[in-house]
Amino acid sequence: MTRHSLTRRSIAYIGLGSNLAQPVQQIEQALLALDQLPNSYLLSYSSLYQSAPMGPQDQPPFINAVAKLATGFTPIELLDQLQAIENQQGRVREERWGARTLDLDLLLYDHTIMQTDRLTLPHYGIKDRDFVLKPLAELSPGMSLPDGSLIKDLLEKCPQYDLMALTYDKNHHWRLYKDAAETDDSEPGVIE
Ligand code: A4P
Ligand code: MG
Repeated sequence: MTRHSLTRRSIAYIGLGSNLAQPVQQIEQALLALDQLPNSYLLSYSSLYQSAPMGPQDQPPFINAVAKLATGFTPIELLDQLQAIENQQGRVREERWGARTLDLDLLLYDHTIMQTDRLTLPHYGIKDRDFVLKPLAELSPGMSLPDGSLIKDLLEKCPQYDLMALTYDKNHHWRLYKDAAETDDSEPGVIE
C-alpha cells in the first residue's frame, strides 16, 4: 500500500438543517460531531442562515449551513455516520419535509454520481434550494456540480426561501445579520 493510499481522503459537502429544539444549538452541536468523526477532518463550514420552510408551512423557520469534510469513509459509510449523528440529536422521522431537530444531507462526495435505494449523489435537491446553494457558494465560490453546472449560475435561477445570514455578535450569540449592526444588547435579534 502506498503512502498516497494511506492518506487519501475524499471531499464531502454536508447540508445541515434544523427547525426544532433550539436550531442554532443543534447546528453547532452537529458541527462539533462532524469535527469529531474518526477518519475525517472538518475543513470548513459556512455561515448559518435562517430560511423559510420548504414544504409544509405550519412549521418554524429553518437554520441551514453547509460543512466541508475530508473523509476516508465511503459514501455509504459516511451516510451511516450522518444518520447516527441525527439520531443522537433526537431525530424522529415523521412527516416528509416536516419539522426536525437535525437533518444531515450528503450533498456531494467528490464528483461521484450514484443512485441506490439508500443514497443518491449528488443530493437530489441541491439545484432547487438557495439554502444549500448559497452556503456552498460561500465555501467554494467557483465550484461546479458533477454535471458541470456552476453553483453561482444555479443560485441565480433557483426558488428563494427568504434566506437571511446570521452573524456572531460580541456576546457570542448568533443574530440575524440585519440586527448585528445594533449596538445595544437587546434580546430580540438573538436566535437560539
Ligand atoms: N438519501 C438518499 N440520498 C441521500 C443523500 N444524498 N443524503 C436517503 C442523505 N440522505 C439521502 O431522508 C430520507 C432518506 O433519504 C434517508 O433514509 C437516506 O437513505 P430523511 O433525512 O430520513 O428524510 P427527509 O429529510 O424528511 O426527506 P428528504 O426527502 O431527504 O428531505 P430533504 O430533502 O432532506 O428536505 N426547508 C428549509 N428551509 N430548510 C431545510 O433544510 N429541509 C427539508 C428536508 C424540508 N424543508 C426544508 C429543509
Ligand atoms: Mg434529509
